[in-house]
Amino acid sequence: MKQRLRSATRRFAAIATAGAMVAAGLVAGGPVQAADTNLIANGGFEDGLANWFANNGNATDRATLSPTTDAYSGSSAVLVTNRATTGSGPMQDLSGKVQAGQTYSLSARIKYENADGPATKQFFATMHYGGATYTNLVSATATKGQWAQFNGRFTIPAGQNVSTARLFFETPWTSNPSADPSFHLMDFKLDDVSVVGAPPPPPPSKTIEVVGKLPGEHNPLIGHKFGADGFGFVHNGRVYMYMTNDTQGYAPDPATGISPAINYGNINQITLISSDDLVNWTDHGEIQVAGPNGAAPFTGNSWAPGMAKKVVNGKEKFFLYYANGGGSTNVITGESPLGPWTSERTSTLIDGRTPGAEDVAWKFDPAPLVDEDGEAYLYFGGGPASTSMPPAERFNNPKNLRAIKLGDDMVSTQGSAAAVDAPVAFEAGHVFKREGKYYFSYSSHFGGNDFGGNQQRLPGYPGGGQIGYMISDNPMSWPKETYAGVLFPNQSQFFGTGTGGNNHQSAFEFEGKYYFTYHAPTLNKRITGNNTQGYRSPHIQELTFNPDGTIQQVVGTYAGAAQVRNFDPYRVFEAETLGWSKGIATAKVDGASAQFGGSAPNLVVRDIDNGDWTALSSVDFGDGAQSLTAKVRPLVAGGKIELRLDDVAAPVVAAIPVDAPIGEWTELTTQIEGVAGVHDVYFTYAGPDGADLFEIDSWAFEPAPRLHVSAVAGTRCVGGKVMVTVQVTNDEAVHVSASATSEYGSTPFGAVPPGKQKYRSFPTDAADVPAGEVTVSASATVDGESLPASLKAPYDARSCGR
Ligand SMILES: [Ca+2]
Ligand SMILES: [Ca+2]
Ligand SMILES: [Ca+2]
Repeated sequence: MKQRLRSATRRFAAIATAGAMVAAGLVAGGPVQAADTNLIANGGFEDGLANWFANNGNATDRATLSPTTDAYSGSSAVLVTNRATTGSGPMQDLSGKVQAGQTYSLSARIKYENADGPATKQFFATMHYGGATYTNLVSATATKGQWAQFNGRFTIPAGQNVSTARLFFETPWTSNPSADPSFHLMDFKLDDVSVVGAPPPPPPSKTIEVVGKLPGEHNPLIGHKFGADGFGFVHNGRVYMYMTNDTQGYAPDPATGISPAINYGNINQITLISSDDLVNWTDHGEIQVAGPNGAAPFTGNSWAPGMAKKVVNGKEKFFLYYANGGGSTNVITGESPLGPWTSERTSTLIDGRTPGAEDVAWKFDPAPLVDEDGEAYLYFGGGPASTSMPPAERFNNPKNLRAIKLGDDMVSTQGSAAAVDAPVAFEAGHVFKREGKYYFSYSSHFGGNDFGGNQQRLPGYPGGGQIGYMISDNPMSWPKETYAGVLFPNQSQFFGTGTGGNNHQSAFEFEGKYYFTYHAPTLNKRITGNNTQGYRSPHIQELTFNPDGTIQQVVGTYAGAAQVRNFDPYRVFEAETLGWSKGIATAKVDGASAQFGGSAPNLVVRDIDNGDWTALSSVDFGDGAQSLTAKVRPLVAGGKIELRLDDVAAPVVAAIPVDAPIGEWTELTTQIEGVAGVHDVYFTYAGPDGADLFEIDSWAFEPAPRLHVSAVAGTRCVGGKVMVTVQVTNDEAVHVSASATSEYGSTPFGAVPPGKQKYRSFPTDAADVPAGEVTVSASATVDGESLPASLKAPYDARSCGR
């Protein structure tokens, strides 16, 4: 843009001098209502320059903001110096806060003092709505050396686009202020800024309304949010997945449901989920890693996490590595895999000063490895190859990835980074160890000028956007000869149109099996069809090996990895544990997690509308459940939680009317009957249309009381014939009556006394019997309740002949 026609396009919506403020207030109507909110953050500059910046709407705009103790009130104000234009003054972004059609009250104090300036000077509070749209809102005329007051009201026109709305303070616009700098470009001070009016509108819903993970399928891992660059980490019987928070910038248009394309530059959080069965995943929310409120505020982005644990100075610590954009890598430290998180560093871990990494274009994508001997390594790097190489080498062996030793504290590096000569490498280096060998996997590049242009790919080298791998005996030595092939082709080969692009993988061992993580925009595809916007979702497949240690190429499927164990319902567990779901969202709330403890984040399931549901895969109710308890917060009257088994449309087996004080967390319980064995569990939600019904924090099932009686069957030989035996043990405090039935008849035990055993046998009159089982029926009255029990006691085949 060569020359903006700002003076012509400014609209003078509400100009008032200081003397006319009362009139302006009267014109606009009655007093500002009590519910109104001050939309300005740090308007008194008591928090320094937080939330303020010099207007930079035009390339020539430039000014210096600094705190000054010459305040109108409090101890600080802002001083504006070195203005290059009359559009460079202090600015605050009110995008998303102000609304079209609303009226706001603006007040502020301003002062100028330059000796050669005019005796009085007009100032404007102006809104920049983006592009060339500037609207002066309120003006004040200051007398040199005295604090003047802005005090007026403005109404944003009903048709105004307010998606960009940035307020700033300046002298009247002139295109050539340097012609008379003492009149146009004087320094000034600003204090006590407020814009009071309707509170900011709630942000548009990000809730994913489609079923993003289909019942029965295990990929993507979750259907209610996105997550990219997943790093699988195992600790104490759970798998934790750390992911780039692709949902952070997701902003579906309320009308079309389609979001603008992903903008990685906005991402400064890591999304964390965990599971002990690889199908039902608990949402632990987002870790605020970078940005002003992050654990490491000296970093701006948090992409592509990597996780490791190590005992340092006698204390087990957890280290979360991440890419601070493309330029550097950093690490924060957790007390557990779920945090809390702190930064042991005050500057980035890997950057342009890291020995051996100076010429790596992208010093990002960190993946740690703690070896069995306690030595730790970090793999990182990516991006365009060095132009000093011949084009064919730049393409095939770009040497853009690195390995470096980590210090004993895990938050420093040792020595120089070594090049990893991974064929056609692009990014996403990762190492795991199996049976004494190290496996380095990585994502391959797509060619282009960054990699030498149109070059001949060497035989067996990866195509674009594939995951290749290498096998080495040394975690720091990765010559090209260690290349072992393509581990995973591009995900679009499996998930079709709209799912292409680069990938990012990890591998982990969990309970004797290896697993491979990758991402694919499959949830995005379910929302918008083949026209995806780059929002990626985590996937897992089992990783299997050939006898020589090479990896069988992974096939991406929606089926995913098998469920490792059935889900235990007989405990308090978080409602944000999801096998599948429809139409819900989650949000972090204050207070401890009932399942994961006081220092772990706790989330609730929210945005629950009539017809929404959540589900758990393969829940083992054993002998039977007696009750279901939900911790809920009703938001309207008339909500209901329904329990169904195995299908979202199956009959309701129990229901909880959510009938409790609105807005208060309450535990509600319902009795259930006839729910035993292994089932998928569907919680379906019903209530008035058009309302958020309630929020849910946690669930708990109670098992039905059962008789504590056990039975063991066996065989022995008596005179060359088989005798089947059975022994009943009564662990109750009362007498239990029992009887046993086998292939060979029935026999009563009579009453078995408390804590005692009784023994019976079945003569078979046969020298050989096949395997079978004895059924024991028992009953007793415990705590006034009549409890039956039916036990199966198996026995092996037996031969007593010669
Ligand atoms: Ca102040
Ligand atoms: Ca909903
Ligand atoms: Ca919860």
